Amino acid sequence: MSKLGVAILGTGMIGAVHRRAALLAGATLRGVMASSPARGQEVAQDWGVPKAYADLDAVIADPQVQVVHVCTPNHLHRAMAQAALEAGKHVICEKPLATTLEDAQALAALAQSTGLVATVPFVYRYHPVVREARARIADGELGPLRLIHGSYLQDWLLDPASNNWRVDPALGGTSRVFADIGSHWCDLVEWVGGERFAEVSAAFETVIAQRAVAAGKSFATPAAGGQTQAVSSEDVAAAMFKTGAGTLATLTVSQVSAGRRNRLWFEIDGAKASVAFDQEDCERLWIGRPDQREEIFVRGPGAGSAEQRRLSSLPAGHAQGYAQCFEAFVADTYRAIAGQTPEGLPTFADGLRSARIVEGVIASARTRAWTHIDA
Ligand code: SOE
Repeated sequence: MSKLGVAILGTGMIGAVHRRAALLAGATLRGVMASSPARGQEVAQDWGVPKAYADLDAVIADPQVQVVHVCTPNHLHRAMAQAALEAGKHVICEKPLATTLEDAQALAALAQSTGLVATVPFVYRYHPVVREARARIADGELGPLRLIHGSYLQDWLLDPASNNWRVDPALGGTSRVFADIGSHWCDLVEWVGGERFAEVSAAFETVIAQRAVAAGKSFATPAAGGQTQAVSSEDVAAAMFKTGAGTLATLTVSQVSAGRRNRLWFEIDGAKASVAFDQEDCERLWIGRPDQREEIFVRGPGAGSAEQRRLSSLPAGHAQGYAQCFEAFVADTYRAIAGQTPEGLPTFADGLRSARIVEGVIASARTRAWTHIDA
């Protein structure tokens, strides 16, 4: 097959992650589009890419582009992903797929009707030991599920001098911490555990009410002059879920927990055994059993489930992490474009599922009532 031609829209931290993964998966980077033409030129030169597109029309008119990576702030996802799909291009769109349920529904329906490959980077599915946990649950090793619990904690917005487009509901969407990272936890736990959340009771808090005016960069950068602005999106959230099978789940989410940088942690407890995963210690899976029979499963290509071994691209002891997850996700997306059906590839249908959960969580936090989540 000839090399896939790729365009990357959005050149912040995550755009650069997509770029590396695309190159490693064998694609050719045809061009980039940034927040301004000047920034686009700068990045194109930096990355050694032939084109800096002036606008979206130029991207979709480029016949050398077969795949569009949408890595912009959330409010732009709908228009960009839609234009690319309508132009017959495959799409990888960052999460959350859209800032409203209606937009996510429209994108998922469009992707399905075109038959193009449309994926969303719920990349934590690509940790090999996460695949091991999923395989063991599917094989019945845990027995019926009894309890699901965990948290996703970060600290990059602990300092009131920190700000970012994600904090602004007009750019990031109504929910911040839940849609940004709680969405990953829910996707992961539903996918690993095999049970879907059917209802939720949630609460949000904005613990830092004023932040320095955002300086417009991708991540926390204090603006000059000391001006502050009021914040309305949540810094922390707590949610209780019930799955369709009746299992209780609890989740705590925060972007203001000192010392927790990207700590996605979950435990799934079954009648016979439990599994626990920590994203910051992602080479090991804890398997708990009664009578002191617990086990630590170590990532590597030599043992474990087929998917664990497939995604172990390095020998045991040669640490893999977030970057390899992203690379495997992008490589699997390109495999799907080539007609294969890689296991566990998160698509726009999963992006829509996530939007339904986020909508339920927002509604519950507003009404303080248990809220149904559509299947
Ligand atoms: C910032 O909170 C962020 O980069 C998220 O946007 C990502 O989805 C998550 O994987 C890591 O943290």
